[in-house]
Amino acid sequence: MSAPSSAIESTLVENRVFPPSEAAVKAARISGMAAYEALCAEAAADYEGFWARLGREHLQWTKPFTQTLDESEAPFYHWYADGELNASANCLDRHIGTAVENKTAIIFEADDGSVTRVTYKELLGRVSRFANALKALGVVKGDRVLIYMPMTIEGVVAMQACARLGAIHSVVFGGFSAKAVHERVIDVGASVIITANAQLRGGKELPLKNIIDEALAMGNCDSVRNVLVYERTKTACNMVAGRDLTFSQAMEAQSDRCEPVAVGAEHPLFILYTSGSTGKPKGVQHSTAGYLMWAKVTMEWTFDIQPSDVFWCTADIGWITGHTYVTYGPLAAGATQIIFEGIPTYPNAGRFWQMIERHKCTVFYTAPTAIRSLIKAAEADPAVHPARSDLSSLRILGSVGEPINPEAWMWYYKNVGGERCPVIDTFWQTENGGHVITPLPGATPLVPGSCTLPLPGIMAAIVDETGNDIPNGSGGMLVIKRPWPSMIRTIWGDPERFKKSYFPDEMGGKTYLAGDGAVRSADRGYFRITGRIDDVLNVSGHRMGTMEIESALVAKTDLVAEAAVVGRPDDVTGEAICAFVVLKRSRPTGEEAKQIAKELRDWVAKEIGPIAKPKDIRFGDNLPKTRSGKIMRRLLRSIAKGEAITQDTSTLENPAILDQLAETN
Ligand code: 6R9
Repeated sequence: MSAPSSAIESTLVENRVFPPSEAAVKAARISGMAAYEALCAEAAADYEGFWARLGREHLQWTKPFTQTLDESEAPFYHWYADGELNASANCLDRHIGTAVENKTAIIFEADDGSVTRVTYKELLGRVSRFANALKALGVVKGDRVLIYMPMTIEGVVAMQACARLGAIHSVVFGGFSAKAVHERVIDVGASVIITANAQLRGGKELPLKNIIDEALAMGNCDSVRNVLVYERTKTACNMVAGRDLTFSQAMEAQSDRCEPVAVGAEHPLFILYTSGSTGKPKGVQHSTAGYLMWAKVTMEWTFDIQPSDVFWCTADIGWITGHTYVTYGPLAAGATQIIFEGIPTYPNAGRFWQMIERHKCTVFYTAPTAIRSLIKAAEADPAVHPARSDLSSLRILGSVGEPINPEAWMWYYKNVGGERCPVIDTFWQTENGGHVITPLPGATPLVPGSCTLPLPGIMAAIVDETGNDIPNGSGGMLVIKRPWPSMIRTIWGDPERFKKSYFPDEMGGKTYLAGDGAVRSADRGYFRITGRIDDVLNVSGHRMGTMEIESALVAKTDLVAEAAVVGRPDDVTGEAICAFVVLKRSRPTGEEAKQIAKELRDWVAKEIGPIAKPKDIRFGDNLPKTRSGKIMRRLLRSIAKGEAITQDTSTLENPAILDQLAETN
């Protein structure tokens, strides 16, 4: 990277621009803006031809496709529909007999620092063996398998094994509660659950299997025939005879060869639940071919992945980032990747930097919330500052999950990347399958806080409510105007909700509505994401629906009469959850209020998971409502931020509650 063209520290108007160095341009796969523009022009000139080329070049087909895009059932789009392939074969078998065969696929660093390596060939053997174990339990193409696993090689093996059989996996993040697991088991109709006895995080052993037992005891889980338990530690866990098997029992007699099952291009590869603006989480369904093609292409374009790279995406496999940039993308691209079991602050907050040095990581991909918390830690304790580690192996830095504020961007760029490595701010969503708006390391001049430009083929735009383009410089809604191969196919079991959530009639019913606000810069047309325009919060890069948390709170029927949840800005987590609660008894104050607030937080952790615990809980005799009875959320957002109220409050029944609601517990 060359020096910034302007060193103005202002973050209101971002004037700093960091063009790629000449060497980076020369070395990169997409070399310079002209190469980027040529790809965009190719897509503009022959949209289907562009995607057909990528589909043919990046995937191995057992039956080649002849039709690229079928729009006859829009917005249910079909890509490469008459082609057949297997996702696991495209991640593993394709490398056998090539230079990649004996290359390290995964460097696994456990919580305690111990390191295990597996080659591509070994990984294929493990995946095949596990697939045979699933097969022996009667798992066939189209069955749903729920995965509730810690970050381990086995988590990836479980996902790949499902893909090998054409079984549809649904991974539930290990931080979700038994209740959340229960809902997903039922919604997805899982026949097998794959879990571990325990997970290790920050030196602690946390039981996991007991949460599955608790979920299954909640009833209506007759679809579940078996539970497979990976013995992460030696600690015994409850095993139900006839239903539960350990990994070693299940794999004992299995061969390490398993023929991959060819599936249609549109066969669902997985279902991943994410929060929407209404109560129930949505089961986002992805395809096999379109999804996998983009996972591989974006590894090569966005991260410019090369044979010698050591890639590290810190996301958990329970999130989309872990699906695309841990389980599928790096393997399809034949890369060596690091998988980390633990947490960034154990045994100290220098863990990430020490691991980059230890494994000579070259491409590092993490979330702004992690960066911000590590900035704080480094400022408090120089011993965990990135300067203490040798980070010279790094060549590209990535960011994902939420907007990265320019201060965090600059710190990451200077202190982690040594002003040498581009910071690639990738914007995308669970529904997108892979990156959609992002800089390219050997082409795009970077502007801190901006995800810059859409990838070639992604027709992103900013529009008003009726779908009309908004000029650069003004804010609007982010949309993608044409279907693309890695997009969501439907919401599992709820096609109507799919149409309603993403393809509003007001915009013609064919434009993908992202749910984020955005603005393009007047000079470069760069995109900056301004945050969700619906009732979805982004806490530490995790999507949470306000309605989901509200429903959890009011489900505590002995205590809570009414609840409203809003987000407020937070220095570390991006947004923080703020709940306004009316109790069925009189409004508590002082110690009692603190006590009840704790009780409610623990309740939400049980209902959804610890990530959904409200940071602030405020009690009122009432909530501010309009005459028609609608909660005035904008007012609540101002109160949550601690702002002076400028809105008209004359319609409020009881204006005194505003003072009550301003008190935190
Ligand atoms: C990949 C992932 C999606 C939501 C999305 C947006 C926010 C993600 C971002 C970003 C600004 C970025 N988001 N990346 N906002 N800049 N680079 O995170 O998927 O969990 O579905 O979240 O996250 O608000 O709509 P998901």
